[in-house]
Amino acid sequence: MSTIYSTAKICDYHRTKVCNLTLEPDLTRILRTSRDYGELAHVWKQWRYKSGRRIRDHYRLFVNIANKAAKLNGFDNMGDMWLYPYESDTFRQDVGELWEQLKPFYQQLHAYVRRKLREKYGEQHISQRGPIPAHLLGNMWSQSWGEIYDLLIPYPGKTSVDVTPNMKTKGYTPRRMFELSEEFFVSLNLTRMPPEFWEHSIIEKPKGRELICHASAWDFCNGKDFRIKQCTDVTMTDLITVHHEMGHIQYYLQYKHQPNVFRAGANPGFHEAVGDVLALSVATPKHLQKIGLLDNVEEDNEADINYLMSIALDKITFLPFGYLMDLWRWGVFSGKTKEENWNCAWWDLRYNLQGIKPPVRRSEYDFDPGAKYHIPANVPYVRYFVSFVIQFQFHKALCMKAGQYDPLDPSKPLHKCDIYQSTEAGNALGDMLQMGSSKPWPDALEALTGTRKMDASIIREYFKPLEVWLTENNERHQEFVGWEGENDFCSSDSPARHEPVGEPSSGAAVSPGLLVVVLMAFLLQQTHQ
Ligand code: KAF
Ligand code: ZN
Repeated sequence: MSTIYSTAKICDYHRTKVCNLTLEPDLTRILRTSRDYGELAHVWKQWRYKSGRRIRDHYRLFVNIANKAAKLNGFDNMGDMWLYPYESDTFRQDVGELWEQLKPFYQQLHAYVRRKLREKYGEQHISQRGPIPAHLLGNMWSQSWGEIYDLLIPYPGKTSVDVTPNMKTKGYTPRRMFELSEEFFVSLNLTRMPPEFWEHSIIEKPKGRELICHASAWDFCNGKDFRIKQCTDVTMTDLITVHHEMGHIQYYLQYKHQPNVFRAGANPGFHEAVGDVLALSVATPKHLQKIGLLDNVEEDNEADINYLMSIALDKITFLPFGYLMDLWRWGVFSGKTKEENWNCAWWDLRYNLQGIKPPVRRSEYDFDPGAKYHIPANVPYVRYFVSFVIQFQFHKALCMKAGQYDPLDPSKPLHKCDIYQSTEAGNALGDMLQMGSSKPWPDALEALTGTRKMDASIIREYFKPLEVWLTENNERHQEFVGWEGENDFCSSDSPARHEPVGEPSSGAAVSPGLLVVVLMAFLLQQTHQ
């Protein structure tokens, strides 16, 4: 399944003979930069045709085997086994409650984005009260929407906080991006990368051979060999991903003295959160200015809202996706979601939680979950939802240690905090990382933050000015908050009714008129032979 996913290629929308486009970097780049409705729909559809659809049969077999293994380990199914590291009987419920607390804010952001996209693409494509078409959000899975920030910027006159163009003009390379990240860790008194890391890591896509490009970080368990594999593109998003991966390596380095069983995150969400916490500081305009990636930085309410919007498009939009990936798999592994309904159950979740819809009809011949890396590679996903919640708890604790945040001082809000060069913050983080999984995760959380529970209120606090702004903006434009209707895009019957079983056409559907012309041409040709 992983091989099908990582070797899938599709044809270009404009040049039909070019059929070697890969997810990284080609399709990611098109989703990020194209604003052509038809091209985006083509790429969205073809990617799912070449990846997910071809994985479906294998996945059926896989679910069976995975559940057998889980049963041998004493669990009811693989979904239950995945929750074991969270050490809680109420974990599913806790995550559901966190999402309920964050949903109202997500819906405000969703309503604003739908209005701006309606202005861009027109009412024929985007309705007043319906879900948003999934291919217009700058990302193949609509999982985070930061790449269409240019269409959504609240105050366009102000400096842009997207530093991708500056990275390119300043000649940034993948190597420089990794060195920049290492320097941030070292500035906190955390550990430098060992020479083996630089020797053996793959940080650029190699030419002339296939590679699983999805980023990953590896512990070779000998205390010195730690590696990252990433097909790094010179963009701001990838700079954040570099920090994310370096966070995994830093965790490995901090707990390398632990016995093997404890060389893991306090729970999987902790492992995912380390690099992201540092990236919250790196992305602040002041920090970007410090490292020469932004020139002039304005300090007023409008610049603040612009900045918070850019971060919310990465963090808030991700939450329902981070939750639904495993909601879907919990249903599949437990058998509550039947195979005849796998794809439509996926789209029910996409509609209900994210408020999006596919650009073209889906059927049970499709397998759209399989078009996202973690499904064929069988990597659990709720860890990222957990990470996105607790990273703001970590951020707040570290900012207090760094003297960069004071709840009573309005000149030091959470979203402006940059922990760079704070050894107090770094030491506190290091102390927690060194524990590995030797203690229950609430102990680790308490060691850093003073609390034993995951808490969504910190995210709400971080984004408070934006939430107020969005609510007012949606009211002023009388934008409907939420979505309704337009959820009849997935059918469990034969796809032949909607689309040929073979390769779907990339443009408009073939009209009956055209079919008649083709048939006549064919008959004419026959009579001439
Ligand atoms: C996270 C952060 C920002 C945006 C989006 C995300 C979610 C998610 C995504 O959908 O892209 N991020 C990733 O998948 C990053 C890759 C990884 O670092 O999480 C990687 C995934 C992976 C790859 C191969 C085998 C297993 C997991 N995880 C690790 O390399 C990893 C995981 C646990 C411990 C140490 C390293
Ligand atoms: Zn990760």
